[in-house]
Amino acid sequence: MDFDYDDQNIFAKILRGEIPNRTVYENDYALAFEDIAPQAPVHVLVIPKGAYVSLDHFALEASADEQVGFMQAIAEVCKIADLKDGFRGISNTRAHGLQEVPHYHMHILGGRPLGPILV
Ligand code: DGP
Repeated sequence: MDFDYDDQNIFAKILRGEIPNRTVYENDYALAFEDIAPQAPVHVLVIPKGAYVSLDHFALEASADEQVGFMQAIAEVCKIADLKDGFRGISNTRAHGLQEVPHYHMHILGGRPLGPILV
């Protein structure tokens, strides 16, 4: 499968500093920031700094350092946001997953009991 990355997507602009964000955590490989339209008391987006369009693109082509750095960023967000009672990680992917922004991102949702996932 071809993964064509559009470097004009909104998260690419956030990574380049062209659009402001409310950063929660950052390391060499990932940036975590508050979602602009939060669906829960905690709603953070974790994105890789590399140009990956989706979870499967990232899993197939990102280096081990990038993948570890990304997972470490998620773990740090969970600590910073005090998600010890639990949370949900969601990665909407392409058309069937209703992905709006074509730069891989993991939604981290928590801060209250969440409802069932609706399909
Ligand atoms: P989705 O691609 O459907 O998984 O969701 C994209 C999410 O990105 C959605 O929850 C809203 C959020 N979002 C869109 N534009 C911006 C933005 O400019 N800043 C921030 N912080 N979040 C954004």
